[in-house]
Amino acid sequence: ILSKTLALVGNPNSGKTTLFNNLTGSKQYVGNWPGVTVERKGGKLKKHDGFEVMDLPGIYSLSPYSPEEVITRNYLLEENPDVIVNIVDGSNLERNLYLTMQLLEMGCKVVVALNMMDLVRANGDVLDTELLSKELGCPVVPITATSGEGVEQLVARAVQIAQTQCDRKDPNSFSEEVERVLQEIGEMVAPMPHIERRWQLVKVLERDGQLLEKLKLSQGVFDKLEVLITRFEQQADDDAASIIASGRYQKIDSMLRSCYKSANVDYANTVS
Ligand code: GDP
Ligand code: K
Ligand code: MG
Repeated sequence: ILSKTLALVGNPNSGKTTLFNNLTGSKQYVGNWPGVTVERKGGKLKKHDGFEVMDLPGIYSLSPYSPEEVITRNYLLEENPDVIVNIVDGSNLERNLYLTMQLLEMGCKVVVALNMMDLVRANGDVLDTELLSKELGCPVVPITATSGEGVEQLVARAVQIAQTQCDRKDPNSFSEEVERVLQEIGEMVAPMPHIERRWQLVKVLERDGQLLEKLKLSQGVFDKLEVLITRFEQQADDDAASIIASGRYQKIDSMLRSCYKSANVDYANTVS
């Protein structure tokens, strides 16, 4: 009986399939997600009886815009995996960490598998994974999926996290203005069961259609929210979704400044 689930989440080409094959060996099964032609792949975790590994579709974001994003997001919300291994291309950190920020916002139990470490080293880049782990508020394990380097440590960490409760604090605070409007939204909408409160509020601010539908707000509350969000956007002179996106990128930028030294771009010495 498979009683625990480890879900692999990452950008396309981050090395998910390579890691999946490494984790499961030949114990794999392939199908499709209900209603769509997106491949659904599962397998048994080698050497850890009772653990199932799910290879989720490659995505850049968790907004419900593509079938891949919808599948992954609904899977995370509804199936509530015991641990997420977020595979991150270490040679393309800024873009890959954007998804990480969103997984953490969702309140997921995340272990970051910092992949392509062979390329990072070959490029002459230096990455402080301990500091990155501290900044993100979740474990970060450097790996090279193609050679298997670090994978044993990754699995040990993931199995450990799967067996514990989530006690992570939200790693990202947005600007004062965003935090204020999130608080105001919180006074207008009730919490949803099994949904991270902060993620819910951010999604309402982003006018996330899928979440708003599930919230089933009265027309009166919906109209008041729209007034609040529109006023916020006018003051900020930008749309809410873009403001949230740049808040995430600001955090990534500040993390990379302290954790990452590229042979080409020196984050510590660039001016934003
Ligand atoms: P997916 O799209 O996330 O499933 O990524 P794949 O597993 O298909 O990998 C994409 C490409 O990256 C393939 O050519 C892999 O061989 C390569 N790759 C994956 N992991 C590593 C790694 O750690 N180092 C290097 N150099 N290449 C890797
Ligand atoms: K691929
Ligand atoms: Mg793949």
